[in-house]
Amino acid sequence: VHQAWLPPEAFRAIGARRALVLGDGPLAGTVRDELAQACARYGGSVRPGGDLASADGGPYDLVLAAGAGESLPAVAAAVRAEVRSLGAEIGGEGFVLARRDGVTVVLADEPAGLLYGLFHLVRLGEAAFEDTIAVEHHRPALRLRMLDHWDNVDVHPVMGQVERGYAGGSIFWRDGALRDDLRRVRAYARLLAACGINAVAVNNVNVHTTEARLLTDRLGDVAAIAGELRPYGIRVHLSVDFAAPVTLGGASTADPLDEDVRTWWAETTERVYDTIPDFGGYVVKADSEGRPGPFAYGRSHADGANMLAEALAPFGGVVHWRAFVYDHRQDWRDRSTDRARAAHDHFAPLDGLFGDNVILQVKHGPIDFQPREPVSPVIAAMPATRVAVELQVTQEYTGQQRHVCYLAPMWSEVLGFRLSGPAGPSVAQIAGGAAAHHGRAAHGAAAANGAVSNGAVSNGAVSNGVAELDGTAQTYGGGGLVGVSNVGDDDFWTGHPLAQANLYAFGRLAWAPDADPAAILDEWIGLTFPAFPPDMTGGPDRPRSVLHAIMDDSWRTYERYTAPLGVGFMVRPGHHYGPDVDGYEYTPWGTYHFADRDGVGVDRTRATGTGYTGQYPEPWSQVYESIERCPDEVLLFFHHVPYGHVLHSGSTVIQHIYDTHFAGVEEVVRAQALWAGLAGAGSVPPALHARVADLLDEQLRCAREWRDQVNTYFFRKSGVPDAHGRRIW
Ligand code: GCW
Repeated sequence: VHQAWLPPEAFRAIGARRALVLGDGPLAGTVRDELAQACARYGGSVRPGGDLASADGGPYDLVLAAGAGESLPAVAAAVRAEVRSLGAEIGGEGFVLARRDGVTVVLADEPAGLLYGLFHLVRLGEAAFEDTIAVEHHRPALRLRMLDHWDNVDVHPVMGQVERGYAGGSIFWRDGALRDDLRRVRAYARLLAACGINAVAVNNVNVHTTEARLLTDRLGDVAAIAGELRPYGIRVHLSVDFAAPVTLGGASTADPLDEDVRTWWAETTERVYDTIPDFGGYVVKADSEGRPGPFAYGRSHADGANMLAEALAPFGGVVHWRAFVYDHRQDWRDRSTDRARAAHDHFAPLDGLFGDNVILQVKHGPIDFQPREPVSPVIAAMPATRVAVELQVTQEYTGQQRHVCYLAPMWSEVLGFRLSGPAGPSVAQIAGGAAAHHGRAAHGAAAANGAVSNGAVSNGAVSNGVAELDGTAQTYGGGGLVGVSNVGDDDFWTGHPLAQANLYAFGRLAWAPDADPAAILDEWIGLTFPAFPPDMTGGPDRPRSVLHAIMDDSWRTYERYTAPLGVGFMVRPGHHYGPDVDGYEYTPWGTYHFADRDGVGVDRTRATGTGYTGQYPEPWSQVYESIERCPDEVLLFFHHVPYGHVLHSGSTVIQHIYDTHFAGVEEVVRAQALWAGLAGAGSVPPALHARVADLLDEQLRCAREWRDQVNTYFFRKSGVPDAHGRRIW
C-alpha cells in the first residue's frame, strides 16, 4: 500500500533529533511512538518522558509538552511563560511552536495539540530546526473536521460496496463483515490526523438493512474501528436509519414524538456509549431520496433531529442532520418546482428550533456537488442553528478519480464566500462559529505585541487559519466541515494517485480555511514525493512545477470541458460519468438545463422564474437576479439566455461553449505531455507514474467525448457556427 503523504522520509528531520515528550494519555503515547519509530530509522532518540528530573538539562533538540507542566525544561517553560504573558490560550487542539536556545519547542494544552504539533513538524522538515523560526500559534478554525464514508457493509446491487466510491472496496468492510485485518484502518487514521481530521462516519447515509444493525447487534464492529482511530484523535460516528425503532426494534412506529420511540433511541444510544464511550454521534439522511423520516408521521425535521439529539445529549454526542431534502419525483413539465429552492424552503423556517447538539449538514451548493454551483443560501439563513458545510471529496461529478481534478480551489472559493456581502461572515466563519470567535484573542494578542504570530509555515503561504472576525460570525454556533471520503482499498487509497491531494487538502482547509490551495498542494507534493528537489522556482521541467502545472488549475479545466456556465448535470444518468446532455432533461430529478433553439439556462429569478434568487441575502439576491450583474460562471444557473447573449468576458454564450470545450481538451493534452516528461526521472515511483499515465489516457478520451457531444448538441440546437471554424460534428 502506498504511503501517501507519510512516507518514512517525511520523518527524517525529526527522526534524527534528540526528543523529549511530556504529557499523559494515549495521544501523547502516539506522539512518543511516532517519534520512537522515526528515531529508530534516522538515528535520533526519544526520552520516554514523564520523568523530567532525570531528563532535565538535556541535551535535546526537540521538546513536545502538553498540559500545564509545572516541571517543564527551562526552554519550554520560557515559551510557556511568554504565551501566558500574552493572555493567549493555546486551545484544545492547538499548539505553539517556538525555537529557543537551539531547541524546537511544541507546547499544547491537551495531548491532541501535541499530535497536531508533531505532524506540523513533519510538514516543516528541517525548517522546524532553523533558528529563524518565529513563535507560531496554530489552532483549528473549525472544531469538527469530519469525513463521511458512504461505505456499505454488504455489496449493494446497484451502488456496489462504496456508494459513489472510485477507489475499490471499503477499507472497513469486506464480504458483509468487518475486515479481519484493521492495520489499514490504523494507517488511514494516521494519514487523517496528519492533515487535521478528527471525526469519521463509517457507513453510508443511505442505511440499508445490514448496515442499520451497526447500531445494535453489530456495534462491536464499530467499536473495533473506533479502537483503531482513537490513537489518532479521531472519533467514530454512525449513519443511522430513522426508521430503526421499526426495522430493528420491531415497533409499529418511528414517530419522533412517540414515547416508546424516544425510549428506544435513549436506551439504544446508552448501549452505544457503554461500548464506545467517546462515540461522536449520529448522521441522518431523512426524508431524502426515499429514506424514511419524520414526514411520514406529520412531524418536522426539527422534531426528528431533536429526538435523536436528546438521546445523545447526556453523553456529549451530536446529530448531523442532513439538509439534502428535495422532491426526487418531480414532474419535468412543471416549471415552477425548483430543486435548488428545496433545502431553504424546508429548513430556513426551522431556524431556532434545533437543539444545541444538532448540526444541520448542508451541501455547499443548492443542488448536488456539481463542478460549479453558487453557494447554498441555507448556510447563512440559520444563525440560530449550528451549520456544517458538506463537500464531496469523492469525485462523483468531477471525474470519478479517473480525471485529475484538484478540488481545493473550488472549496476555497466556497469557504471564503460571504453570503451577505463583504461585511458579513464567510462560509468558513459560519461553519467555524465559536471556534473562529475564540481565534480572535490569539490573533489580537499577536497584533498587539508581535510575539505570537498567526503562524505562516515555512513556505510562507499557509497560515494557521484563524479566521479574521467580524461581529456577525459570533452569532453562528458552528457545525464544522464534512467531506464525503474518496478512500477505498485501492493500493493508492484513492484510485487516482493524484486524488490523494483532495483528501489532504480537505483536512488542511478544515483546519485553516484561508490557506492557499496552491500552497497546500505544494505541501502535499513535498511530503508525498520526497525525492523531488525542494524548490518551486527551477524551470518548468522540475517535477514540482510539473505537478503544479497539471493540478493547480485542473478543476477549471474539468469545468471547461463539461457542462457550461454553472448549468450542471449533463452527465450520464445513474453512474454520472461522461457526457449526456439531455440525460436528465426529461426525468423526475429536478436537474434541467432547458436548452432550446433560442437559448439555454434555468430562470431562477424572482421577476420571471422560480424565485430562488430571493433566498439570498443582499447583495447576492440583487446580483444573481440581474442578467447584467450575474457572474459568468453561474449565469446559466440563474438565467435562461439567448445563445447570442454577451458575457462579461466579451464572448457570446455559444462561442464561450465552443471555446472552453476546445480549450479544456487542449489543457488535458498538455497535462498528458507534462506527465510523460516525468517518466524515468527517478523521482516518481514507476507504478504511480504508470497508473496516472493510464488514467490521463482515459481523461483525454472522455474530455474529447464531452467536447464533441456538448459542442455538437449546442451547434445543432442553435445553428450558430464556431467563429473559428473548428470541427464540430
Ligand atoms: O449526489 C447524490 C448521490 C447519491 C447520494 C446523495 C446524498 C448517498 O448521487 O449517491 O447518496 O447525493 O448525498 O445523499
